[in-house]
Amino acid sequence: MKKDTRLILALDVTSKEQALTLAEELQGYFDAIKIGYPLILSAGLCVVKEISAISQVIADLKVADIPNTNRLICEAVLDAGASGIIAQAFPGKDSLLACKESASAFGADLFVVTEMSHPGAHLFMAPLAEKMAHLAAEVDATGVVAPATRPDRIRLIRSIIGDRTIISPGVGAQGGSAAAALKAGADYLIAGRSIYEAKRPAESAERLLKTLQ
Ligand code: 3DU
Repeated sequence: MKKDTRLILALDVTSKEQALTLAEELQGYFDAIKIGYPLILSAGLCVVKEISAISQVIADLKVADIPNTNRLICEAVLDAGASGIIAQAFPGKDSLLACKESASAFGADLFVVTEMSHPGAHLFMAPLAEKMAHLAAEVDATGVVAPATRPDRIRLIRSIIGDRTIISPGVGAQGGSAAAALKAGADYLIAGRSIYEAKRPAESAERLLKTLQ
């Protein structure tokens, strides 16, 4: 993934037309566009190909199944044009390795969720986040997903994964600070609602970009 603006757009709209319009309008502000269940289930898998023609696409399917099913899910979305996938660590090493093998076969990136950015992540994910980060390194993932809402956790996860990539959701609508997340060690920030729900999305993206300079 290119590292120019260090921003990733979470495009969680449910209309294909709106998604394509936003992708075109905002492509200069973002190094990649992350799409997941909301858009893919609404618009169909073909939307991956259409957005891929505009920007690199990270498929946020938080893949979390047995190895064979993980492989089938990853292959479907990578074949559709995604250049990166996001998977959960908790199903274990064999499941994650299946994602890694699929990603490698397509020359794509694999990002592993460590701790999520919402308050509920405290219950099950936070106590295991370090183990999940170790597992991400063990399977040679490209990087991890770590919470911009808790920069101290980014710092800790960075100390485990070395120079692997950290992509960090939670800025804007979830209250995380972009500058604090970058300072703590995030490589890329993921922003969704604060951009695509704004009256003028490009201006909102511009403002976010300025907070990083
Ligand atoms: O809160 P936002 O609207 O800026 O969107 C954040 C995006 O990142 C959204 O697609 C969500 O599904 C994803 N995400 C998290 O918010 C937290 C995680 O730990 C992982 C992914």
